[in-house]
Amino acid sequence: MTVISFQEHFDEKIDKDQTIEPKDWMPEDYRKTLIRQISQHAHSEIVGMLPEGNWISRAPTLRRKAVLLAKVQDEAGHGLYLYSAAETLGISRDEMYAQLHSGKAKYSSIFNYPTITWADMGAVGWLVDGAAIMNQVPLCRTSYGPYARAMVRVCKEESFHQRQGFEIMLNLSKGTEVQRKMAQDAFNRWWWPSLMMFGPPDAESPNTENSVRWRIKRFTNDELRQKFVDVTVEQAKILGLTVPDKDLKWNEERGHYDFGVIDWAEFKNVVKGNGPCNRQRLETRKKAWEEGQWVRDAAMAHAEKRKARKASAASTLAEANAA
Ligand code: BYC
Repeated sequence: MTVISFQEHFDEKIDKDQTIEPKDWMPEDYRKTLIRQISQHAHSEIVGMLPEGNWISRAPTLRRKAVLLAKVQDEAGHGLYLYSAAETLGISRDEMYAQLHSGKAKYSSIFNYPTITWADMGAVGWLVDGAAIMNQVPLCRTSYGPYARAMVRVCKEESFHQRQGFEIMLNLSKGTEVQRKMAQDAFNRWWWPSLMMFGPPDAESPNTENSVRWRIKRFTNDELRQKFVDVTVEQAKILGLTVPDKDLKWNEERGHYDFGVIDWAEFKNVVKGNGPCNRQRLETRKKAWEEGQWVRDAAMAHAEKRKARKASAASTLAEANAA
């Protein structure tokens, strides 16, 4: 019988595309990378509810309100699946919340931009959820089982989100001149931040090499960004909107669109906490957490009461059996 080390067994599973499960041995750096990525992803879903939540009370029709409400609720659900997946790696939900509320944890840069018109609901759905799908579909095959399984459901819901955003943009772009201008303005403001969502260029991405080797990431940041540009430029043509990039050009040789230079200084500034809405997002999130304390207390009291009732019923039964 050949005896192999834990490391060899782990490597073999990765090479064979088998999932790593919570009770399997895993290198400490693999565990840390996953906690980092999954918790950041969960925080992004939770903070990501805020820019759209802002428009629930002002949606133009009852149908739009119901759809937007469902979308924002889905995002809360995504956050919860992801926190649960991260918990299987040995971090508690309270620790993750504390990291978010103290400003130590990162969440996606995109949610630090304001949603100032109704067209922003279209642009967020179309572009932000579109970018999210591009990034997250490959994560359905990520090497860590609980993360991969959570992503399957997340992606189904994200694709509904993307379509509702595209539909808003389609209606506006085929509407009055004012509506068309509103759609173009939202596109102009969300295009570049959406490209930044994929993370820094590969040459400046400290985590990509290991994550690709461990099959956490199936594609690099630049590969996914390029796929997103190629798909979205075609969709903009259907909408009759202009991509706000004068350097955008189809490159016959590469079979891809070439696009302009991303303002990475802006990205770094937003990630550092200095974007247009960073402070507001964190304060709103902390306020919601503090004001929700009574709900958590009530849920705990209810759970304790049920536990006590069950224990007393079990002891009555045991006494009856003994008699
Ligand atoms: N914003 O080495 P890199 C959603 C950080 S939610 C802020 O390339 P990695 C949705 C990165 O964390 C969208 N920070 O990192 C919700 C790292 O810092 P640390 C969220 C960013 O992890 C509601 C440093 O930069 N999606 O879809 O290999 C409504 C160097 O980067 C960003 C996910 O989280 C950013 N954009 O690659 C609608 C998907 N980019 O941690 C939609 C899962 C990078 O070393 N996550 N940084 O201090 C991933 O796929 C990867 O984590 C990333 C980054 C591609 C985002």
